[in-house]
Amino acid sequence: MIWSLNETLPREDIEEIQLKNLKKTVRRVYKKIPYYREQFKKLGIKPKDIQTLEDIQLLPFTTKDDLRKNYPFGLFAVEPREIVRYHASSGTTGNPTVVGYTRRDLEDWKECIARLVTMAGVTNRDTAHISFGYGLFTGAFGLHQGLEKVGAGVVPMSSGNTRKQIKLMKDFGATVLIGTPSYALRLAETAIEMGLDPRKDLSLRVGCFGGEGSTEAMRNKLNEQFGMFATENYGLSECGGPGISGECIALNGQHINEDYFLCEVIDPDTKKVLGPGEYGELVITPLRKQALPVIRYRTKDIACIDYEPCECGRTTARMSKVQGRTDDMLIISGVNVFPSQIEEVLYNTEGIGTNYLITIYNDNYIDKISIDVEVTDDSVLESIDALEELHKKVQDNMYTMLGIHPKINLVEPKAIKRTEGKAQRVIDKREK
Ligand code: DLL
Repeated sequence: MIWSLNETLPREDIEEIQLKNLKKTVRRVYKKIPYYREQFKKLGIKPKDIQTLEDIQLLPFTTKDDLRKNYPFGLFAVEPREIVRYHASSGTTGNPTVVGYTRRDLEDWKECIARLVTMAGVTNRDTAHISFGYGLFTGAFGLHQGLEKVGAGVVPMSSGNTRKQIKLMKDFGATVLIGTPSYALRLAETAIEMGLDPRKDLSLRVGCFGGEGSTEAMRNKLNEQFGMFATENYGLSECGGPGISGECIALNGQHINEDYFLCEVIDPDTKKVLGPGEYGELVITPLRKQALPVIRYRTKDIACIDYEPCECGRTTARMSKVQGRTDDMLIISGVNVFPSQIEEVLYNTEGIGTNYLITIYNDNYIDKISIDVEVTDDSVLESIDALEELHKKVQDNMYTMLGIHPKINLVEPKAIKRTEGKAQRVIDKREK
């Protein structure tokens, strides 16, 4: 099912809506936000200079740092009394980035999420178990309100208390699981520890996962373990949270809600806009935001965009899976590698579990990585031959697929600390 006719418009019509809303947004930030007025002045541009969609390239970029410098409300375009909701992203250092929503922003958010869950196959007959943490993080509230709009029964479980999550999913007959893909895998693992068969004892049929990247190998594991159809969706707090894009059942990339978000892909070094199918940094301009209308937000997420209509009937452009971030690329002995690529290799190596931890360290001025990985069967650890064989298999796969020779530490099942929200997969021990 397709939630909105706007998802099926001819490209000219989508672009007409985008241009109209882009012009409005540009006028709005110029009038209401001194920071942007200053930036426009520095570049010698006025809102009237934006006459075509390509003219967006005249506009300044916005970064997380700009939001931090204007903490907490410096980039808001409305009076505090018009804000009805706040969220914030969990900055590990310094100020978090704060986002605000007006009443209409919340309505738009619901609409965007309703489209995404519908395209994943969720209907008003479903019961959706939300295992994202409720709080400042946008994931739980975002999905919650859109699922209600579709008419699904929402279980606002939140994160933590993993065994109870399994019990409630079982007792309530949850058919849809919402959360991070890494936590979903932990839920499967815990269900098995509790003596359940997640395929038979739970009724999950659809997964809507997001908030962190996942590989195809991870999707296969989720499908296999729960007997579900796992989909992924994408978003970020600074542009309003989840709701920017999501996968339909054709799994052809994530459909962008293009009437709400204008996405570009740029070369992160030259800042030149790249064409369809070219990987680069995703830059997003929300087109209808009242409270926090950021312009050309640099996400640091690496993806590409495909504008061909999809077999599902939607005409909206599709973004690829996020391949990594411009800031998480590891350079190991001159080889560029993303943690997601390491994950893909691990998940495709038989005998290796779903949990791993990459440590980057410095050895004699050279960056090196070591990877702790859990074996699925701890009897391997008792036989030197079996251990060596598995060790060699992981090493060989890493070299054949990625051209790297990381140090591999095989550890027993469940030895690596689990997280309940976004997984922490990389520890950087290099001296700064
Ligand atoms: O993670 C919003 C969200 C919540 C999206 C729930 C989807 C579902 P932040 O905490 O601000 O917001 O983190 C945003 O998370 O820039 C990406 O690096 C990463 N991210 C989010 N979804 C995906 C995804 C939410 N599907 C940052 N694939 C983004 C890859 C993702 N990375």
